[in-house]
Amino acid sequence: NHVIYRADYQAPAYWIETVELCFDLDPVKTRVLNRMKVRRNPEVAAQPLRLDGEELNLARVLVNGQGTSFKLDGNQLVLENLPEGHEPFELEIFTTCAPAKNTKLMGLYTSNDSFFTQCEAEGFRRITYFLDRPDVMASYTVTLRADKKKYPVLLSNGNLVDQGELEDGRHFAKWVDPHRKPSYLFALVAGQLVAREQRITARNGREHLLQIFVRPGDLDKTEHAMNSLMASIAWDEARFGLPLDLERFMIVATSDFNMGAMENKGLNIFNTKLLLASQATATDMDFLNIESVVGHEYFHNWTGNRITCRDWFQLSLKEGLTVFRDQEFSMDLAGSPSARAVKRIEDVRVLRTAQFPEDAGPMAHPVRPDQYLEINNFYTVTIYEKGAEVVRMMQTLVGREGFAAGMKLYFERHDGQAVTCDDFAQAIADANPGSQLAALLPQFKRWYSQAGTPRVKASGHWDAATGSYTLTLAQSCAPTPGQPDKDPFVIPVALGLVGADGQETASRLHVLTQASETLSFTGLAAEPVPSILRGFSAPVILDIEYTDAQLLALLAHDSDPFNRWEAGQRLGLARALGFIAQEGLAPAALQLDAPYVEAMRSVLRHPQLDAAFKDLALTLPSETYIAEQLPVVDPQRVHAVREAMRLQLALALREDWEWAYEAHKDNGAYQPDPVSVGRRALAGLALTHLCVAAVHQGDTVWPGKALQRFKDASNMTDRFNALSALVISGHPLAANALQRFHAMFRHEPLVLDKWFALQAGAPDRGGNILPLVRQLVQHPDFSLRNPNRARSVITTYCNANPGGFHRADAAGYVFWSDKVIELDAMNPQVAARLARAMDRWRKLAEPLRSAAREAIARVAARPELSNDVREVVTRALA
Ligand code: DPP
Ligand code: ZN
Repeated sequence: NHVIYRADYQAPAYWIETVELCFDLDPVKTRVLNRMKVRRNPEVAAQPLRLDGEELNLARVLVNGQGTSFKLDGNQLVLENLPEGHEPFELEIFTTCAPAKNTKLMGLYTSNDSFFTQCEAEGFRRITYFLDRPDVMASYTVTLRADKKKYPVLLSNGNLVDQGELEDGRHFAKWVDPHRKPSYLFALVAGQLVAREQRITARNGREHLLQIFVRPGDLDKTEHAMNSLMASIAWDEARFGLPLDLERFMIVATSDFNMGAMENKGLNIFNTKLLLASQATATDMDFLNIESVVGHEYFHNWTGNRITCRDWFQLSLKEGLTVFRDQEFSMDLAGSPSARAVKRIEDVRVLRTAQFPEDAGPMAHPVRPDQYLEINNFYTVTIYEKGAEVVRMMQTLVGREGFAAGMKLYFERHDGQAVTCDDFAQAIADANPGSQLAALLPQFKRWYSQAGTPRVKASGHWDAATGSYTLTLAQSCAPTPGQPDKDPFVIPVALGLVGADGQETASRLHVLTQASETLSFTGLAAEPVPSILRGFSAPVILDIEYTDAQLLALLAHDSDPFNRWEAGQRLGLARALGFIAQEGLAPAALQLDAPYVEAMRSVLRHPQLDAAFKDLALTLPSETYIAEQLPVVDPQRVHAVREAMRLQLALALREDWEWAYEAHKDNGAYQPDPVSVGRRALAGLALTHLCVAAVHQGDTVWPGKALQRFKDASNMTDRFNALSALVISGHPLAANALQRFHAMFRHEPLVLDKWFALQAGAPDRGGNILPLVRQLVQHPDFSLRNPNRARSVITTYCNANPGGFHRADAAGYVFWSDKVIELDAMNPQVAARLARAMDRWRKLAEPLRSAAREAIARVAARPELSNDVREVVTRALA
């Protein structure tokens, strides 16, 4: 229960060379025999061997076959009288554990009568005593024994080398993993599962078996995952020259899982939510998420498994890089420049609505943190998404080819090792001598060491007499916990100048390294509009004062689709902030100005723009994003203003929405390709606006059409969009549709999650959502134990429904504290995620701020909190 510091890293005093594990699987009492070959690390001073273990019953310890003295020190098993010298010795440990009681879902647990494991980051110590740290890499041999009827399928990492019958209806399987690995990549699965199988031949002629294991009823929902896996394998070979290094690659799905998925060597384990899809049960978003997560876990096989992390402070070494790789994979699959831009915009939206607030809040930490109390709290958007942006900036600085060369050098140097973020950056730089990255490497690495989102302030000056334009870029970064002062970052700024006629007069990549720099452009005929940070070339906040005319010009003409979208968002944001600031302005009375409405109309009606882009451009900035721009936030007011703006857009563009709906609603046979996905999204957005307008005008035609669409839809995307349109607009037909939806899908847990989330996230009307959420957690289909279900109601309400959550009577906060406490007793990881819903409490307007503080203090006052929740609430109050 103490803070761990990066600076305290020491190499392990012992190495574990081989591990032979034998499991007698039983839900109540599983017996684990662990035989290791251990030797002293000659480079470290002699000291006792301290093995990690948690919630284990220890029965026996043998050294070279003999009993030995040992002691238990907290969660460690300490062995002092070990053989002298540097020869390996055999250490045998026999323990038992109770998988059915394991509600934390870390280590070995049961779910739907099957066994699963989750070992990252520190779950292996809940299976056996071990040096449970990523720099100890061993060769594993695993024997699983279990009742054959109940557990016909027995899986572990690597290759199946033996299997057979045992007495009493039991059977066994023996697996050998040919690759050395850290303990966090260990996995086993046992249960009644069936597999979709695919044999493939790689470019080099090697054959591989791909298997996706699911419960028997789910086999028809695995085709998309298998296609995604095959596409991932082909992509990694084509783009980075990285082939599949396994004879057999297995994926298994479980419905009880804390994370999205886990990259265990050769045996990935997935949350069903990110694996199972059919057009009847999954939305386009699900299909895209599955593609990217199947890719992500597969790409870890090289970036994470072949080269792993020296310690958990280096987590972004594998996660930032692998997110970058999965983003590139999705973009390459998306194909067209416009579809790539849509993916980029979506990724940036995640960064800005989740990571920027993290960077500005109490849990702010560098991409390579310096300390933690509980490592599970650091699987964050900073480590993942900001880490990916850091890798992306490296690629921007050395070019795509240069980056591929850097990756090649990284593998030449470090394959089979546990390394650091510095090692990665060094390899990319060394492969590109003469690049700006190589020249600026120490300064560039501040992206790893300094937390907080830098701001870049851009100011332009036009000199009509000389036809010259100067642009000053000044960077700064606010203090974050423990880091009062920041040094300047290396910020790649992709920029262009757009003429009044829409012609581009300049385009370049400027690498900002000083606190302030000025760029000059000459020979211009007229004042240009600067388009800065194209493609979101760095994870920074761009402060720039645009006139409406300039933004309208960018929205109409910018050759960079990202900034084109951004111009529209800035127009919408400026209006939202203006309305929020007008004290005394009732949301019902607000009026959107004609130029903005006309600009939105031209985007919607544009003959060349893709539907997917239009959907993004016509969606107002989220409440969370708007709130982040304010020093003091009244979430109710933000909610009311955004709702009112949406209503205005619904009314003012009513005919255009009708056109958009009719023109995009029919898409033939279901395909989750970017074009049809975009068309369905725009049709859905149009239907929502049409229902919102109709409810306001007391008209029933469009809600009636939405209900019909809901009933007739041939895929989940259209069906769910129609249902959402009714729920969001608050039309009375929503109740009927919700009931039907539940009846239709009551045997589909992933669809029920959507049903719960839609209601918990619905726009609040007069405080109606909390009472509804209280009913939902009493619903027979609700379960706090299942992370997906708990998140679908509670996290959605607390995190994704600011208007419903931040109630004047503080009842939302009381609900939050109750649920954090209740969840913490069973699953600290899920509880700690929920706890973070209050990260930004200091920004709240009174009396919400005091009420929020009180609720956090109420949680913090509990004596029996997990480290996970304790760390979050302590930092929140600090
Ligand atoms: N399952 C998590 C991921 O793949 C942790 N490695 O990112
Ligand atoms: Zn990952």
